[in-house]
Amino acid sequence: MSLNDTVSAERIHIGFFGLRNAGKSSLVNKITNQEMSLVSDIKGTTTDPVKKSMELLPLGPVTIIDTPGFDDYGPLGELRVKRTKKMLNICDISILVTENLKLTEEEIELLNVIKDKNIPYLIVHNKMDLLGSIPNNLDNEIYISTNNNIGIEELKIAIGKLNPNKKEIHFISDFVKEGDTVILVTPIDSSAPKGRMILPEQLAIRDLLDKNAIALVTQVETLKATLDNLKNKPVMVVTDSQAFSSVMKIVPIDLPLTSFSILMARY
Ligand SMILES: Nc1nc2c(ncn2[C@@H]2O[C@H](COP(=O)(O)OP(=O)(O)OP(=O)(O)O)[C@@H](O)[C@H]2O)c(=O)[nH]1
Ligand SMILES: [Mg+2]
Repeated sequence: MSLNDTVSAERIHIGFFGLRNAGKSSLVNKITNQEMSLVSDIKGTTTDPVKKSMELLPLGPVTIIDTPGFDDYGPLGELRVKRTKKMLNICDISILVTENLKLTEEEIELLNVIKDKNIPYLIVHNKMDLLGSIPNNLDNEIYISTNNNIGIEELKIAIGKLNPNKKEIHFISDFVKEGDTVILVTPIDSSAPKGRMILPEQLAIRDLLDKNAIALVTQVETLKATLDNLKNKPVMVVTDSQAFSSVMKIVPIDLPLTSFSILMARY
C-alpha cells in the first residue's frame, strides 16, 4: 500500500443492486470507465460482488461495488435478502438499477431492504433507449441509457449530491481527550520499511494530532526512559504486536496497552 492510498474504511462504498440483466455491470463499467465486470445478455453473468476504487467528485475516494442480480439466489427469498443485506452493510450509498419504468414486486422488495437500512439511494431506470422518449428525472429517480451514454453524467452528479451514511471512523482518537498523551512503541528492526513508518503508525499519529492529543513515538529500548521522563501520565501505550511481551513488562499494570494490529483490525 502506498503512502497516499486511502484505506478502505475511509472510502465511500457505492453498491449497484438490481435484478439480473438490468444493466448493473454495464453501468458500473461506464461509471468507472473500465471493463471491470463482464457484461452479457445471459441472466446471472455476475455471480460475486466486484469492487473497484475510484475518485468520484465531490465525494472523493469511493469504492464502486457491482453485485449479482437480486433474483440470482434461487427461490429462497430469505437467502436472497440475507445476502443482499450483507452487501448493503458495507454500502454508504446504494443504487437500484432497473430496466423497468415501474418497479416489479421483487424490485420493491429490494428497495424495502435498502430503505430499512436507511441507506441513501437512487433508482436508476436503465435501457431507456428502448422507449420512444426518455422521461424527465425525478428527485431520486434517474432515467438513463448506458449503451447510448444518456444520463450518465446526470447520474454521477445525483450520486454526488447524496449524503452518504458514513460513520466517522477513528483509528485511536475515540479513546483519548484533547491534551492526552499516547505513547507509540515502534521497533526499528529489519521488518520495518527503511526510512518510513508503517501505515498504522501514520494513522495513529495523524488521528492523535487531529484530536490535539500528544503522540510520543519511542522504541522498546527507550520506552522506560520515556515513561520515567513524563511529568503527566500517558493515557495509553500502543505497541507493535511483535514487541508486545517485552513492552508489557515495562508498562505499569494500570496503564492501558494495546497494539497497532488491534487498532487496525477494528478500523
Ligand atoms: N438496450 C440497452 N441494453 C442495455 C443497456 N445497458 C445494458 N444493456 C444490455 O443488457 C444486458 C445485461 O447487461 P449487464 O450489464 O450484464 O446486466 P447485469 O445487471 O450486470 O446482469 P447480471 O450480472 O446478470 O445480474 C447486456 O446485453 C447489455 O448490453 C442499455 O442502456 N440499453
Ligand atoms: Mg452483472
